[in-house]
Amino acid sequence: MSHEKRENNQLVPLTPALIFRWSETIKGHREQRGRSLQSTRVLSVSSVLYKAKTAEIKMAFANVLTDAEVAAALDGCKDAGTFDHKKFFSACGLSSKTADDVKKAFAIIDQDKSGFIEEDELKLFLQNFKAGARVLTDTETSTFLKAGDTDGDGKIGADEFAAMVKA
Ligand SMILES: [Ca+2]
Repeated sequence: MSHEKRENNQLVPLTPALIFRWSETIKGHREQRGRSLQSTRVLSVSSVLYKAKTAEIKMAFANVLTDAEVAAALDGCKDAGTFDHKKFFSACGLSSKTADDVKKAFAIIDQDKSGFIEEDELKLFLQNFKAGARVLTDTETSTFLKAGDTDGDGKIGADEFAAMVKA
């Protein structure tokens, strides 16, 4: 009896119904593959969006300053120890911008959105203008901080920043 059954299983007649079921199964697999392809595509789209967003942050000043002015300002302090905030603010064009634009600049430099530009953010000041720009030296950073920190709390507030930019 069991022998017969096995034989029956081995010799399945190729009926149209069976062929239809197989083709449905194959189609199902293809659809599943298609779906996973699609989700891979969604992932790569979101990574492109992420990259665009990162680029946007790096280029944040593009809405406020011109590339040429930023390049000139960065070139003027490319060697360690040559950073002069007055020279920089003037060269990049920020000192002649509106109070609103200066506020925008402050918000970009205040990377952690604490409402203040702290010493570590000052150190990375140039990188807000160009990814990979050099870090300010400790001396440059402390001179910069002292120039802006009029109330002596060790950080630069929005008003202090505006006063320094316009000075
Ligand atoms: Ca901050």
